Amino acid sequence: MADAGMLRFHVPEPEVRPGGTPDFSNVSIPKAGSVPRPKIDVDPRDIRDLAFSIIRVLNRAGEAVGPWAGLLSDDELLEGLRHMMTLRSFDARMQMAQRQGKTSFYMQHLGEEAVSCAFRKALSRGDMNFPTYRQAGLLIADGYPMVTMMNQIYSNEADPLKGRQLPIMYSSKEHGFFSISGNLATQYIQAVGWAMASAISNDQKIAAAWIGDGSTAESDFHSALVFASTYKAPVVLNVVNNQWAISTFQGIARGGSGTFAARGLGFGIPSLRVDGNDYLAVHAVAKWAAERARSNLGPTLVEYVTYRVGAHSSSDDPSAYRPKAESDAWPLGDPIVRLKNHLIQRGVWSDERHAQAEAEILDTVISAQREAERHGTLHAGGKPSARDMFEGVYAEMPPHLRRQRQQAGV
Ligand SMILES: Cc1ncc(C[n+]2csc(CCOP(=O)(O)OP(=O)(O)O)c2C)c(N)n1
Ligand SMILES: [Mg+2]
Repeated sequence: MADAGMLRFHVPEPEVRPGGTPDFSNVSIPKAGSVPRPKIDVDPRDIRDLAFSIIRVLNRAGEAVGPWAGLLSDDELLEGLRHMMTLRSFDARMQMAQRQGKTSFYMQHLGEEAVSCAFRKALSRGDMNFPTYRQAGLLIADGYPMVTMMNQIYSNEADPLKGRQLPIMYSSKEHGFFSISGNLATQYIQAVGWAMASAISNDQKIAAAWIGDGSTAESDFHSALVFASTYKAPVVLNVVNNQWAISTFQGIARGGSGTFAARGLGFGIPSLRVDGNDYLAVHAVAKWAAERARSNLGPTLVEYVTYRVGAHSSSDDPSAYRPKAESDAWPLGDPIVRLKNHLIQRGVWSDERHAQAEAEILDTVISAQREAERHGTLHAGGKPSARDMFEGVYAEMPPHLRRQRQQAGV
């Protein structure tokens, strides 16, 4: 019998709150190597189950197993490890710089380094990412200078964006990193539009859209999927499910579909879930999706299952809404430790070499920081000129702005 009583309103709640014992027993994790690797021209209807599984390559023993393994050489993996370690070290120094008042704001990637670092390696030069604030690994893994990133964070005289963007909102056309917009989900419609334009002009460049679990609640996410599926745009649609959207757990934005990847199924888009803390799996799935886009097979939606170990941003205190030890309980481990163990298992790395690399990387980050600080920090040293805020928008400056510039005396 249907319940004809009073109507009820349902608000999903996370499993545990501060003070409770972290519990991820509801996250079902398939064995590494157990999920098949379909051909890129597979009929999306035949792989609907991939939206409910998790593609994994690295097993508990640190071996790379299954059909998604074997794409990267040891040297490429060593380079990937270095990129992730660099991003972690960069994050730690910049977080500290924020606490020292050298910048107003910072956002870390702790625990999510594999996603952006490995993804970058699946793209080609000229392809365009439309990133959120949590994909600086796209720049690090592409060799973008750390000093330039720091100059942007400090809004100093060498900031390529001249203090006009929030710290960490980088932009580099040459490195396929579209200017970050603080308005989340706009990345999706922009990436799909850019991909359509690329196809219309018979180019070979593909686009990658980025969004977090929480931001998939935005209408832009859905509009983008309509356009991407209808016009078979050459785009990879990335959803980074790091379990949290500031203090809101992922169950709020996910809706009833069970997973974020499953949201793509209603649009007929091939949708895959991947272990976001497994560098090899992220790279293999990204490569698969990029090949589909480049072969005119249309969009792919990829959900990276990961965990945001750090605070949302330097303005956030997660102890107010989740148990402190929750990140230790996260069942997919740490991306750096997992790749390190794999390389040790392959006989090309060791604990000693790892410790040495850590020290070398820290030195490199510190000397980049020294160089950036010579150009100034938030409250000290060189600053962009106030004149800069009038530049770079209009080809010809409208009279009211010219007047304001004169009034400012710059
Ligand atoms: C359109 C829009 N709404 C709200 C915000 C404020 N905001 C900034 S970050 C954030 C949480 C986003 O969470 P998620 O999409 O899961 O990304 P994550 O930070 O976890 O990487 C919110 C609500 C925003 N920047 N843009
Ligand atoms: Mg999130």
